Amino acid sequence: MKTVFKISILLIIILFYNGCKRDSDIVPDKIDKGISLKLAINHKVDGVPLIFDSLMYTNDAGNNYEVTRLEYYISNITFHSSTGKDFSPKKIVYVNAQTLSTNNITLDSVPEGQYNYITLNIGIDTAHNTPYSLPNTNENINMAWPDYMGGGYHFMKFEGNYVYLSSNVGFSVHLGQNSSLVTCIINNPFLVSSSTSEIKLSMNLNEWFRSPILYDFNSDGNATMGDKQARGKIAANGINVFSME
Ligand SMILES: [Cu+2]
Repeated sequence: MKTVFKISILLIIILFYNGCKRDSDIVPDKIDKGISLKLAINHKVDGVPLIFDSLMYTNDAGNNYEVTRLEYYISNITFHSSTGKDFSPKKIVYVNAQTLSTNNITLDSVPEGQYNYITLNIGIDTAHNTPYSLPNTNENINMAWPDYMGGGYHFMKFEGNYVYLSSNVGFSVHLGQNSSLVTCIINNPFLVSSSTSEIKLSMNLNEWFRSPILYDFNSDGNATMGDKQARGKIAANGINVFSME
């Protein structure tokens, strides 16, 4: 008799407890919807703001060069949290350094908190790097990677001219194909609070030619599109191209 009584009390407590839990679900505390912020990208060459069509830059191999085109995709942006869940918006963003409206990426619902670092890809992940998977905008059509070369999209078109034996020679650093997907690590702790409106990222073009593999147009090639080995070197160097300002 005593045991039955004890069990009854226990059941009443459990029911009451669950009842409370449900009530608190119906009237939740303030829901954290996160904040909207702008990822603002600028382009530099070792600290000097990028000016197009100006033969004023030199990479570590000594190639004196100018830039005539810079277009690429960013995907898989992830803010790595030190306090909660990582923030990873599913976005594939087209950036053209000469079209400033494409240099600001709006991110919605970013949870407030402390983050350790950012990772992102330059290019398009394997699942989406297939012919015509992106909307048929002019930008996306122009970035297509030819079907006969494997299809999908260019990850980057970085073009210009460099000086070779005192004349100007064109270069085209084109990345594409899943093997040249670039992983960037931006190793910089940052806080996202209700007053955060912008995070500034800077791409240093000389990093594409710097490390871990010194890239020289004269010995490594000035056109990477049909050269898997050259693409591999450029893609590996992409790990450090972005930094936070
Ligand atoms: Cu190409």
